Amino acid sequence: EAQKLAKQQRVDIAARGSKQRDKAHIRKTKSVPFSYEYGSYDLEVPYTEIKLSDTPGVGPNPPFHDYNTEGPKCDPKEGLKPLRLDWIRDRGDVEEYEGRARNLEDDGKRAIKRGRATKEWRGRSHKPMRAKDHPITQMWYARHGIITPEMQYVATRENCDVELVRSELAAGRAVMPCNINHPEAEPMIIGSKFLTKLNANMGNSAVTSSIDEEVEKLTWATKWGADTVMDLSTGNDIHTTREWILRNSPVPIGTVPMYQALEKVEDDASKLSWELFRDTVIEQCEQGVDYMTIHAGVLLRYVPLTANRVTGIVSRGGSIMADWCLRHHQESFLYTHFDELCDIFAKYDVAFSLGDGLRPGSLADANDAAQLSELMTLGELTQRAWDKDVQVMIEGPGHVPFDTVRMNIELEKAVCKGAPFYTLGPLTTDTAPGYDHITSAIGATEIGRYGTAMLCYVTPKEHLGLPNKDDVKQGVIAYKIACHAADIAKHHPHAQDRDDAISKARFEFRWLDQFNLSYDPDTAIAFHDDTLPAEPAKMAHFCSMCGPKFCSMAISQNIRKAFGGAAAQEQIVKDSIAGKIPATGETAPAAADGVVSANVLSPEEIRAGLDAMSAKY
Ligand code: IRN
Ligand code: FE2
Repeated sequence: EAQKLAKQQRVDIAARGSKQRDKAHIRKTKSVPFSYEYGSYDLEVPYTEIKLSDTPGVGPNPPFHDYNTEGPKCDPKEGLKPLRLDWIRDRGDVEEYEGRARNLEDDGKRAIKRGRATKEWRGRSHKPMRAKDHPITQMWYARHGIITPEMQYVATRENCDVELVRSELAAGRAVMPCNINHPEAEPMIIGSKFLTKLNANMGNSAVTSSIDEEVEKLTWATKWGADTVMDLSTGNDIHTTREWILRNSPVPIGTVPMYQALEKVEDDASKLSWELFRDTVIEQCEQGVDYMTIHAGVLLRYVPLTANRVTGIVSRGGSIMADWCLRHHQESFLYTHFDELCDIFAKYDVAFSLGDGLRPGSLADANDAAQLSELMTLGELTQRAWDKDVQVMIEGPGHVPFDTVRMNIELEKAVCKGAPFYTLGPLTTDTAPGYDHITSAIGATEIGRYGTAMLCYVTPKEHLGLPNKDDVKQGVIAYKIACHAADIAKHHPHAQDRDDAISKARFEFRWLDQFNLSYDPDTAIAFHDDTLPAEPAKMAHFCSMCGPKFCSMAISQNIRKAFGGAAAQEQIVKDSIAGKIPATGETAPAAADGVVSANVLSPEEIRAGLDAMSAKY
């Protein structure tokens, strides 16, 4: 029965698809001229336009403009145009070289043979690039006072001053993951002064899913609003899968290179070595991975701190490193070779996502010695990366009780000197498998509110299985909500505009505008049509929840029509107090006077009350 129900639900969500959304959310670009000492360009900065209808009897409503993550349309077998290629080459500080890229043709053919791909991937037309003689990271440019086209692009997207972008990058409080070998990606920024971002994880495992499906999931996730995507593939054909994803991705791609390193030693962690890991990292740098999770804070001496935990080490990368350290009686090579890693990342502009390999996997383990010790080490590593002009963000928990969520971001800010925090939820209870997009979006909103820069989505399948397309959508929408609620709470400029637009549409019974302004128009329209499918219902001044007679919004509108605006309504109140109008029916004016005046606070009284409250809190 449960299986049948789950299947039916999946069909329902799938049936909703994205038809209405695709009709209403139109990707457009704004042309921004930019020039600096290395070149002049017209930056085509994307945004989403949502057209709105007129308010009857009043006039037109301006179209709504939103941040766009979707990327231009392209044939998945061809890939996207390399948007940044000229910007990168014109700076004159990089060189093309042979690289160690595999023979993609052979890889592609092997993938087809295994039934994981339908078409051969032709690969990128140019060779990999790397820095010639100084770091080519956006942090390096920012610290040298250079405003790059990437920074201007981001400032236009975020609707902010380009100097804010430069100074936050220079200070390490924001990162732009933008590997020079992923020129297809549209520059974006992660930092607490900017819009809160969301990451969607995907990737095949040994058990399920083909390359085509992975590319489709990528397109699907960015359509609904994923700002970055992590490819966590662990099965066969990791390299080829990633090549397809990178060449089709308009958003930065992150990976955990340890997963591929482990695949290379046939899943035997004891055979891992720094050399093998380094080569894997370089391979991924050359391919264009924009940021990499490196679990360099899992030190040998922290591993015993997890021995008495309820759920041990739940991070895949963390557990692999812990296993290696204990087997070899050695400090983690990620820690001992960290400076070398920095030098590699500086050559390609790959950002660190310092992994939380000891994050708590249950409320019982939250905020324990293992988690916090690792955080201290991440603070040390942040400074070491910054010393080499390499961009850094810090990964965070996990499972955390709601009342200690805030403490986690405050601690991170203090220990890691304001480096952007990037958290996995956190889940605020362990009790709801099947609904962990919700248990975690609650924690994500709270941690985002206090400045976490990027939220890693959790799908309904968390703890249960590999997410499919519908799970990806559910996860992304849940996290759009969390990011947006956090932005509003942070008083981010204009964050509330969309809420105001949708509320106005709702009050004016502009049903289509209400659907189209929502994150998931197809679900909104499907739910509405469930009870009132007829076309005229899209103009009706009620829905099936209250019916035509009890719609509070319709009644409110009628009140305005019958009694006029605020001034006219106030006059009626004054008149009834003065006894000119009996308040209701037969009630004597004197009684109405007592009741009305006792319940109305003067503006001064309200002000005094608010002042008293703000003094208290
Ligand atoms: C984000 C914050 N903390 C962990 N994450 C993500 O979890 C990380 O970026 C990666 O995508 C995923 C799995 O990481 P582990 O399990 O290898 O640590
Ligand atoms: Fe978990």
